[in-house]
Amino acid sequence: SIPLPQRETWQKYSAQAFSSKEEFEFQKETVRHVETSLARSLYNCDELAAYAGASLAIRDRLVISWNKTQQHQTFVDQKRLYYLSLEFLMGRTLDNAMLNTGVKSIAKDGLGELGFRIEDVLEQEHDAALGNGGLGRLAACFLDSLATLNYPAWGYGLRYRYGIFKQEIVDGYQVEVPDYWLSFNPWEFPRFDITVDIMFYGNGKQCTSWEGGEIVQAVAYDVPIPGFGTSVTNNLRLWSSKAASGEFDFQKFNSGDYESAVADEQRAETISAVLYPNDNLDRGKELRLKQQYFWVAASLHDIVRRFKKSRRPWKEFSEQVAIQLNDTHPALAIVELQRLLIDTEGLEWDEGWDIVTQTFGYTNHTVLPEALEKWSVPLFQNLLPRHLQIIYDINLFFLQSVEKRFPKAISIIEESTPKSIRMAFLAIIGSHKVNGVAELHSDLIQTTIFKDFVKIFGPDKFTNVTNGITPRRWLHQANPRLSELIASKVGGLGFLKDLTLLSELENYVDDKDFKREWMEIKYANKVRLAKHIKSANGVTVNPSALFDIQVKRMHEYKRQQLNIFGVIHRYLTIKAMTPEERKKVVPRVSIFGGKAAPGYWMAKTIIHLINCVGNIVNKDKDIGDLLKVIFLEDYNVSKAEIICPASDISEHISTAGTEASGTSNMKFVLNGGLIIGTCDGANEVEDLRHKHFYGKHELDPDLRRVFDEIEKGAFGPPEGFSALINSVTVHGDYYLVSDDFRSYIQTHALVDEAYKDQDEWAAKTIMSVARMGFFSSDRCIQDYAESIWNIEPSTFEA
Ligand code: HBZ
Repeated sequence: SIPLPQRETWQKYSAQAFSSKEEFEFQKETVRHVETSLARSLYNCDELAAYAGASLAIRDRLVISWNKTQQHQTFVDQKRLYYLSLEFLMGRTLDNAMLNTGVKSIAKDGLGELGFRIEDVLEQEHDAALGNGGLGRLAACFLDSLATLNYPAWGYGLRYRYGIFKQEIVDGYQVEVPDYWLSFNPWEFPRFDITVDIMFYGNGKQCTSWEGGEIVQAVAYDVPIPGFGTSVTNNLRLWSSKAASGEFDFQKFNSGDYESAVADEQRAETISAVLYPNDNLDRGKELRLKQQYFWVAASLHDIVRRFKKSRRPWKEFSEQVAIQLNDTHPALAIVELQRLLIDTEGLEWDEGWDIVTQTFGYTNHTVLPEALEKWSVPLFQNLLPRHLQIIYDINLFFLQSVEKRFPKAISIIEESTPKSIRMAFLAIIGSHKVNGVAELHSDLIQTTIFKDFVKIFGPDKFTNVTNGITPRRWLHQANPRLSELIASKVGGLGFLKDLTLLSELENYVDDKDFKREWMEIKYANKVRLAKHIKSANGVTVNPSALFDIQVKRMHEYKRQQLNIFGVIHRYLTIKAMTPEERKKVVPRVSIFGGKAAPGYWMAKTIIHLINCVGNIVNKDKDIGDLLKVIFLEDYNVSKAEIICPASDISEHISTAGTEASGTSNMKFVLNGGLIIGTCDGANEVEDLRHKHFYGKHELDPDLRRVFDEIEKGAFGPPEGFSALINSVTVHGDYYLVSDDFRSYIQTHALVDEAYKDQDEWAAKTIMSVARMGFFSSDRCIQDYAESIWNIEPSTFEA
C-alpha cells in the first residue's frame, strides 16, 4: 500500500462513497462515458450506446462502495462465507443495480432528457445466463440477500464464454443457438494479476514431484454485487481458463506448426467455454470433471491465500472461513482442502480433516437418482490421481469409524463396473451440516437416500433451510406498480427488507378501492405479457382471459405433458359444447415456456406437442378467445420478470416427491397469482408404480380420448408423439400422469369456478401475498448464517 506521507494526497482525490443521490450527476457521467469510454457522440449514440454509457456511470458509483466494502472486510477480518456454485443465473444487472443503489428515478428522468426511454435502454442488456434453472437462480438470489444483509460473503463460480443456449422454435421444434453473451459486459472486472495454475493428470504427486501433466491457468473476473439500501457491495469471482504462461509453444510456432501451437491454447480455453445444459441429470463427462476441479482448486487457492495473510494458526481456519457447497458439483473442494493441508502445509491427517469438516456445509437439491453425481474411478484416477488416493483414505477412515455396522451401502465407492465415486456421500462425510431446500424435501432425504448417514452421524447434522427469493428483483423490479401499492399500505418500502411486513395486507382483503387497484395492476401486467406474446408469437390473446402459466425447465418429472394433455382435454370439451354452454366457459390462455436439455429427446417431444396443439387451437375460429395455447421461446430470467407478474394461476404439478422445492412458485404468488400444486404423497408413488407394472392399469377414459385425438393426427403427424403416449400406456407411466389426470382436470374446473367471482379471487390473491413473508431469500440466508455458517453482518461508514 501507499506509504503514510503520501496518503494525504491520495485521500484528497479519492472518490467518495455513493451515499446521497443528489451528488450523483447521472447525465454528466453518462454523456462523458458515451464520449470518452465509447468514443461516440450525440450524432451516433443509439440505445446500445446509451445502455453502455448509463451502465458505466452507475458502475463508477458501485465500484467505490465495492472497494470500500472489500477494504473494510479485510480490515475487520471477520469470518467470511464462500458460496461455491457452478451456476449463477444472474439475468440482467443494470436495472437491479439502479434499484439497489436508489438511483432508478434519477436515471429514468436523466435518460428521458437525453432522448431515451429507460425501458428501451434496459432491453439492450444481454442476460447473464450462467445457469440452468432453479439451482443457479437460487445462488443469484442468495448473493443479493447476503449483500443486503451486510454479510461478508463471496461467490465463486466459472466464467463460461457461452451461457445456457438460446432456444429458438423452428417448425414447432426446439433449436439450440449459442449464447455468446460477453461481446459487451461492463459488469465484470478482469484481474489479470490474480491467476492460479491448475494441474491435471500426471503422476499423482501434485505437490512434490508432479510430472507429465497439463497445467491450465485460472484468471479471476470479479463482479460487484450491490446490496439493497446499503453500501455493502460484495464480490462474485468467476474463473476463466487460459493456457498457462509459457504454454504457447514458440518452437512449434516458429517451425511453422501453427495449428498444434494454437491447439494447446484452445484446449485450455475449452475448460470454461460452455455451461453444461443438463438440469437434474448427471452425464459423467471428463470435461465436466475438469471444470469442477479447475474451479474448486482456483477458489480454494484464493481462500487459503487470503487466510494465510492474516497469519493465524490453521486451527482457526474454520473460525474464519465457511464454505457452502451448492449441490455436489463443488464436492471436490473437500478433497482439495485436505490435500492442501496435508501435502502442502504439512498438517497431520486428523488435524487437516477436523478443519475440513468444520469448514464445509452441503446443500442437496434433488432426490432423483439420475441426478446424483458419480464419477467413474478410472476416469477420475487418470485426471486427478492424488485426489483419488485421498478419497480412498477418507473412505477407509470413515468405514473404519463406523466399524461393521454399515457395510457396502454407505461406501463412497460404489462397486459397479467400473467402480464409481458417489459425490453426495463424499459431501456428507466431509461437511458439518447437510441441508435440503424445503421441509418435505429435507425429511425425504433423511428417510430415503441418506438414511444410513442419519443413523451414523445423528439427526443434528441434517437440517432444513427452506428456499426463498429476493423480493427486490421479483417484486420491486419486476412489478413496480404492485410494489408501490403495497408500500402505500404497509408503511413504505421497508417490506422489501423485511418481507413479514406483508402480513399487514390481511387488513385490506375487504377494502374495495385497494382490491380494484390490485386487480388493475394485475390486468396491466397481463396486457404487458399479451404485447410480448403478440410480438414474439404473432398471436393475439385477450388480457381478460385467465392466464394459466407453466414456465420452468422441460422435464418429465415436472409434467408439462400432464398440462398439455389437460389443455387438449379442455379443447375437446369446448368443441363438444353447445353455444349456450360455451357462454359459461371462462376464457383461458395456457402459457408454457422452458428449455429442454439438447440431448433430452422426450422433453423436446413435449415442446413439439405444445407447439403443434397451439398451432391448431389458436387458428380455430370456432373456439376464438375461449382457449389459446402459447409456447414462449427462450425462457430466461429477464422474461420471467415479465411473466411472473402476469399469472392468474401457475402450475407446479411435478410427480409427488420429485421437486425438491421449486422457487418460481414463490415468484408467482408474491406477484398476486394463485398456484396449482401436487399434494404430498411421496410414499404412495412407489406403490403406484408397482401397480402399473404388475396390476391391471385402466387408463382414464378422458385421457384415452386425448390420446385418441393425438393418434388420429389432429395435431399433426402422430408418429412424432407416439413415444410420449407410450410412456404412459405401455412403459409403466413412471411419472404417474394417468393417476393424477382426473384430479388435475377437476382442479382446473374448480379454478374456473373460483375465477368467476373476481372479488373473491382478489381476496384470495391478497391473502396469499400477505402470507409470503417467510419465502424471502433474506430469511433463508439468515437461517444459513445462524444455523450453518456462524457469520455476522458487518457494515461501515459510507
Ligand atoms: O434447485 C432445483 C430443484 O429442482 C428445485 O426444486 C429447487 O427449488 C432448486 C433450488 O433449490 N435444481 C436444479 O435447478 N438443478 C439443476 O439445475 C442442476 C444443474 C446441473 C446438474 C444437476 C442439477 O448437474
